[in-house]
Amino acid sequence: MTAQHSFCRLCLNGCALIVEVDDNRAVRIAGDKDNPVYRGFTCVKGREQGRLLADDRRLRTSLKRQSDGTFRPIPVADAIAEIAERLDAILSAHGPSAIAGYLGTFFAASAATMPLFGGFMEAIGSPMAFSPGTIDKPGKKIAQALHGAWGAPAVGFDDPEVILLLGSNPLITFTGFPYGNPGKWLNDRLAAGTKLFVVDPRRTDVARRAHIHLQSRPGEDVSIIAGLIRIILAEKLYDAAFVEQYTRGLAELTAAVEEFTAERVGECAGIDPDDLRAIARALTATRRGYINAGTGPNMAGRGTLTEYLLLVLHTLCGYWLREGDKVRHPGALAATLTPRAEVLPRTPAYGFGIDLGVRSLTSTAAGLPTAALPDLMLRDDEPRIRAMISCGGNPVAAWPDQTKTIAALDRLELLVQIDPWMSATATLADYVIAPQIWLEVAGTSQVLDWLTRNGTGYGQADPYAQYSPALLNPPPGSDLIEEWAFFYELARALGRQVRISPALGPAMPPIPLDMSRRPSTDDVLEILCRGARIPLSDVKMIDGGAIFPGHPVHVAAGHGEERFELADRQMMADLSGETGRPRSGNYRFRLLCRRMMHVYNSAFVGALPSSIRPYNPVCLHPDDMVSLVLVDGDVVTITSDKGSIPAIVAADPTLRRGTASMSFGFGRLPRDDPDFRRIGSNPARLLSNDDVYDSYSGQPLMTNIPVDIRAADTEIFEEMQ
Ligand SMILES: Nc1nc2c(c(=O)[nH]1)N[C@H]1C(S)=C(S)[C@@H](COP(=O)(O)OP(=O)(O)OC[C@H]3O[C@@H](n4cnc5c(=O)[nH]c(N)nc54)[C@H](O)[C@@H]3O)O[C@H]1N2
Ligand SMILES: Nc1nc2c(c(=O)[nH]1)N[C@H]1C(S)=C(S)[C@@H](COP(=O)(O)OP(=O)(O)OC[C@H]3O[C@@H](n4cnc5c(=O)[nH]c(N)nc54)[C@H](O)[C@@H]3O)O[C@H]1N2
Ligand code: SF4
Ligand SMILES: [Mo]
Repeated sequence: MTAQHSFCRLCLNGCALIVEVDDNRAVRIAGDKDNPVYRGFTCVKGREQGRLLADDRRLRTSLKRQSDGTFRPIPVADAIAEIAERLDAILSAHGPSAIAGYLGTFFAASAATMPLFGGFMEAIGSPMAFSPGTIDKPGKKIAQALHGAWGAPAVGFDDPEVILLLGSNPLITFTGFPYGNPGKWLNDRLAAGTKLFVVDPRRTDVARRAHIHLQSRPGEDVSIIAGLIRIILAEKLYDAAFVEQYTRGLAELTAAVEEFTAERVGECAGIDPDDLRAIARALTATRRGYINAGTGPNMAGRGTLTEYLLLVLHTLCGYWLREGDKVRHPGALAATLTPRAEVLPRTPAYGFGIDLGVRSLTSTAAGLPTAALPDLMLRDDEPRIRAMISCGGNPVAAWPDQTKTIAALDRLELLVQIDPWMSATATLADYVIAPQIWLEVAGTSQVLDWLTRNGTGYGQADPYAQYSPALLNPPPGSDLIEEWAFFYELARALGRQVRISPALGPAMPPIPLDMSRRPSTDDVLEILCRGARIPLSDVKMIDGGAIFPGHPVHVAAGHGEERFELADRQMMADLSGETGRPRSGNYRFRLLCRRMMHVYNSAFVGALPSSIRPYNPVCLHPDDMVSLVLVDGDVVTITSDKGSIPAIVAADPTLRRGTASMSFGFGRLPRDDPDFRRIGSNPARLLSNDDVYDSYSGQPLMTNIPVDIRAADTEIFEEMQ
């Protein structure tokens, strides 16, 4: 038995691990207590991964659908040859835009997957590359393009003195706090005097620790933020010198927020106006702060406007690094940052690139709208998607409007799903490719650099990096392929050249891979880290990962003339309008999104330890349960405008009355509904992708869904079983 250092690939937190390997099995996995960032932290998923890797249900070979609908194992080399042949036919008949690629949440599990996915899509000439980013928080990127981007980092996770979180629960989801040990990080910040404010209809794990928790009505974040801005402008609390030098539109903004008085906002959002004033004053008492909105506000139908107003608030508070400030994270396995104190030249936000011909949706700063994909598959005119390669995601579980998604996937000429498990999407695929994953794969933490640089609300505080060799061989008798190698081999079978960008681009030109001989994973990782601030060889020398301070980087003076836009005309028009807001109809409840520690979206559902309940309950306030005459464990039907699902009730006194809350990713196909006690059920069936949506990203309403909840005629469900 040997104990070795590695790191976890099961979610973006990237925890440092000590893994005990015995006979090619990870028999014990624990956090690395000596690690400076993770300080021993792991979660149940990470510790259980040895069992998950060895689980009988994990696919050991790729599968091909037969004409009778059943699946048979196929050698992966044969699967690639057949897929290439079918793609070639689609390419010659309909062109590259008929082929979509979808890279889901597990894009980050192996460091080389995302670059090779991008390299493959480029090699076949298809612009139709999609990700869950546009059904998550796409408003962040679009709003940044509308407001303007700063040439240096934000203060962010560098010892903030004030934190405002809206609908984000970092103690469970690892978003909104820096990657690492979220509980210890929060304790340290609070002990240092940091003020924490949380806006959430639910008293979440993090809300319990807040100085003020606004337990607001869902869907009211726009009013709340506009209310904060109004107080800050009226009381002249903003960073006046910064605003004077770097922004435009202050007068228009002042006029646009005029109607959002603290009293009026308090009434709409169901909060105390004095709390709003206290938060506005605390936010502006320092310029070391950050604000992060999670999925809650972003899924409430007006994500772009919400994020735009938050950036305006951020700029008014002056939370950007200035000339001379030290940059705490100038890159680790990425090229060194060269920060300047200036607003960068504009980049397009939306309305450019491809016009999808679906609900006026186009390319956006956050990528192509994934919510349009089912429509692109179901339409008869061009562009029509005829084939999709889906890797590390689960459209059937995750795309809004499950019924439409299933119809769309059924119509494809070719669906390839790369998945270690027979996920709901895999059951509809023509080929299921079984990947070699996690501790079986050599990896770097480069994706954490990427998230730090490209994500807002995601990232590391310090330039931490880690390398791990593969610790395990694939299970005996298996025929698996790493995701990156699948894309490489598929491009090769199609006679295409793949290029990848080193050090996260764009400082160096993309490097063409040798297509005559497949490089090793370590060769690819070396290329990806060429030109990085910290050489991969230095990172490899430290077993277990470390913070690499390197040469200090300071923000240089800026010379640009560009200014932040405080009052984008379209955003100001949306502020007074109703677009993106649901109609309440006769529904008594609003269904909220929520996440749980022991699963990752739809991943690990069904593979949970037996001590954990296998389904996703619908949580209700105990007083609401009394008025519905329900008790814990009762079976209900949840109904929206779009459909109904069965669910099991659980009391949750942390909810605001009139709201219900439920995780997604559970359940499988509609035909599996009778099994809801064992697999849960899927709220995606309650969503529509073309009724209420953010008009820029196309992101549908995915929280604050008007629903009704009634005791189910359980006999019907029992009979179905
Ligand atoms: N353990 C674990 N971690 C995960 C995941 C997982 O499944 N499990 N999923 C990962 C993914 S893909 C993502 S995107 C992140 C998401 O990370 P978070 O954004 O932190 O996700 P949630 O925990 O769902 O928190 C959303 C919160 O928004 C609140 N909310 C709902 N509607 C509204 C609203 O209208 N306004 C406001 N202010 N709040 C609202 C909900 O009550 C809930 O507490 O987590 C990631 N991390
Ligand atoms: N109703 C509702 N819908 C939502 C959300 C919500 O809150 N409510 N959240 C949205 C958000 S924020 C997101 S990010 C999307 C997520 O959308 P997706 O990324 O499409 O869905 P996931 O459930 O994360 O898919 C994970 C898949 O990866 C597989 N997998 C696990 N490990 C690996 C691996 O190492 N390699 C590969 N290749 N595959 C692996 C799992 O078996 C699973 O099938 O869903 C969105 N949809
Ligand atoms: S939080 Fe859990 S799943 Fe995420 S990296 Fe850490 S151990 Fe793995
Ligand atoms: Mo997400």
